[in-house]
Amino acid sequence: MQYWNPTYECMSREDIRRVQFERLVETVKRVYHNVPHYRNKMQAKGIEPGDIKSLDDLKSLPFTYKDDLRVTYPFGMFAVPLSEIIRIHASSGTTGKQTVVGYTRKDIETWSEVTARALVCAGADKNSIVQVAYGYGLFTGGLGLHYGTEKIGAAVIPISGGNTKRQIQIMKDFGTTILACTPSYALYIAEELHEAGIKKEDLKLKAGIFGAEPWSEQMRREIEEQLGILAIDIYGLSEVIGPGVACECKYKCGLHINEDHFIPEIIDPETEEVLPEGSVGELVFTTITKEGLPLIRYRTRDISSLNYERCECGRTFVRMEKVCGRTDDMIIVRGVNVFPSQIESVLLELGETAPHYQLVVDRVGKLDMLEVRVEMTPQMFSDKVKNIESVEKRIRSAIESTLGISTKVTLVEPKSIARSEGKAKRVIDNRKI
Ligand code: DLL
Repeated sequence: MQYWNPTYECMSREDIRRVQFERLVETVKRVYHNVPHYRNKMQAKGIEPGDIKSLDDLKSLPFTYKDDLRVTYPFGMFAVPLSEIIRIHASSGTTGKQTVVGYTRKDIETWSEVTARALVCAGADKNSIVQVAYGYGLFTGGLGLHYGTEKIGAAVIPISGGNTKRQIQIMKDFGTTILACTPSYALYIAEELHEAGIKKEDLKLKAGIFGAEPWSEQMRREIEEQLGILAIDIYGLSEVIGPGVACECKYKCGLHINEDHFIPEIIDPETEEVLPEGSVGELVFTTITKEGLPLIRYRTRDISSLNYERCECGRTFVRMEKVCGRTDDMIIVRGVNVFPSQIESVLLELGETAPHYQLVVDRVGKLDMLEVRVEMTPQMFSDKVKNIESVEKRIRSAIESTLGISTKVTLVEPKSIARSEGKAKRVIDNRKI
């Protein structure tokens, strides 16, 4: 199976724009009439639904921020009565109240459709056995991939995250062909497989569908090599729908955004201006089919760019570049913007250490200090101090020449950095700013 739904996934740009315009008009009407918060925001800008006369008029609509969801907590942004909502998820976030997301029956159908498309991108069909090791619960990862798997008629193993030994046992005994989890958890599973003496040849794994956190190309290579699979990137966020907003195809050159459901824009996060095609900036999404929680120009804080060139796979949907980080994950060290994924690239490119790392930021006096803690491989651990120091030195100078910042590099014992079964915590910021 090459595509799940070629009618949409391969439609001409003209048709995509037509479908988007029709759906946008409906969405704007719906939020204006059903969500007082949106009506107020639109009235404050002097806009009415009738003003949306072309797709370009999207630009005139107000943005939606995470804060809008917080001030209307829990259900204030829902555009349907609660009797129409059949599922509620919530995104934990690191600060403040959770953001709450409600789905109608049609929304669940849409969500299953987009994750089905993603699974087919990974090569799944009805013979596949998909081990969903994303967390089940309020987090959207588990149930999102679960419904997509059932939709295509493959067998889903709803194991959720954690209990890695059992993951491995089941993977081997049930003949899992597709693994769905965070990339950091995939690496952890690979490590445990190695320890259990199970070779990739002993498994039936063919592909992995990894997302929910940024991961570098180098990390992809590491996972592909260790598990002997095709590793593709899936993107999404709870507010917009969950996993399945976009997904890579087997060519791995950007993630196809499901444009019949979500309209992307790239803006300058400071000025909020829409940037020209190809520019790097903050991703903004407008949902155009959602009923429960439609969102207009939602500021994701994720950094990416859009590529409208045709992809070799035949899908015509625009591709977003792999997300390199979030504006709020970015650490500013002595004025230099650093994303953890950039450090990850340098570390894995050098390939001298284990692929497990953590960044610790401190303020010493008036100066920001960034410490890169990275695990030694078991062989290095028994090595001479002099050799360890020389690896630290090489990493330090590679980071300095790539990112232009000086860091303290500390090689730590194997397995001393906490493994994650969900989203990895890469940064510890001890600065009290
Ligand atoms: O992480 C949904 C998801 C589940 C996506 C499973 C993919 C797979 P949230 O918990 O609301 O939803 O977190 C959303 O995670 O704004 C990004 O910052 C980050 N994120 C999600 N996917 C990717 C990815 C889910 N492929 C936030 N690459 C988003 C980089 C990602 N970051």
